Amino acid sequence: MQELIKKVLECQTLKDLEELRVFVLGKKGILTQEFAKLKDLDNEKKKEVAASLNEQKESFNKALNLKIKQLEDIELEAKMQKDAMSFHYFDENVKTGALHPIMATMDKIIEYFVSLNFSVESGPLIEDDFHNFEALNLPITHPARDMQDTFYFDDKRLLRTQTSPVQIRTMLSQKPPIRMIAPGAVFRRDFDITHTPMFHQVEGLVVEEGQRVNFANLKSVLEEFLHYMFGDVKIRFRPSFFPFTEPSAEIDISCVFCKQNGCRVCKHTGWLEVLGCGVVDPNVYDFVSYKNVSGYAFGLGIERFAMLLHQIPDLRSLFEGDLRLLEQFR
Ligand code: 2NM
Repeated sequence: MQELIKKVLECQTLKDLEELRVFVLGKKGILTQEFAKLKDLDNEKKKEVAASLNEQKESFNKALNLKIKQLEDIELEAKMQKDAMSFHYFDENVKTGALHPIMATMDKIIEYFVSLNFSVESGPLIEDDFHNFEALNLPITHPARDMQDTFYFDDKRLLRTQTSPVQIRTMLSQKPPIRMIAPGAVFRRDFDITHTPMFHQVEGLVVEEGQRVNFANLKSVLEEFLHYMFGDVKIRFRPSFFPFTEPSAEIDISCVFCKQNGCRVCKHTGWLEVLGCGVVDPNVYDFVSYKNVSGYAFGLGIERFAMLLHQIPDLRSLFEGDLRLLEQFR
């Protein structure tokens, strides 16, 4: 048996090993033949020899399995060496992808508000009149509905013109406190140098029970946010009007292109409008059955932020898929 085990360990291929197995344990194998002889022995002797044979068989099998595993490993290693691809070869020819500047800007904005514990909510692109207009304090007859050039499918369904319907849906499905942003695509019938029919917004909403949340909270959060996005810029709040907020404001930052020396982008005013915001109008809370709450909301256009961050002069270049633009953002 020692001899046989030595032979097992000397085998160089799985084929040699299989031949050896047949020689020992096959139908006519030497050990098989010994087992066959057991029937001629008397009971006492049979027991003794059988025990010895079983022991030998077990040692042989053990050595065999060990060697099979060893040879299989060697074979696999050899196969991997042979089939291995040289990735070197592609290095210089393959161009890696990158996030589109709109998505990179969106991610940067989301990251900021997530760090302040805002949740990120989303909703359908195809909306209805209630969520897109009515609940935002724009009744059917409100003139602002004509101002919004809306894509209608029929008299019930439309493409959302802003992401605020997500705020309405969130307020309808959750109780205050709410701290949320809604990033996503919106649609308006507008197409010229500064407008594309599809663009992206991030809107935000904070609502708490009682009368704790006010314009001062809005001001501090949005000022911090704009410094995070644009660095050391001047910030000013201008009174404005939105149907869904009262009071409302628009926020300007000092021109990142000319540093207020005067240029075409800021139309020689030295200021760029970047955000709309305000304290949520109580009428909005009636539509979602919120009582005794206070909050603020804001909205911004991501394309505009991307343009200002990367000094991209023409909005349309973000949508043409020209690799020369995209390659600059790798
Ligand atoms: C803006 C500007 C100001 C706004 C208001 C709401 C809601 F649902 F709470 F009423 N959502 N978003 C809002 C307020 C949006 O975008 C320029």
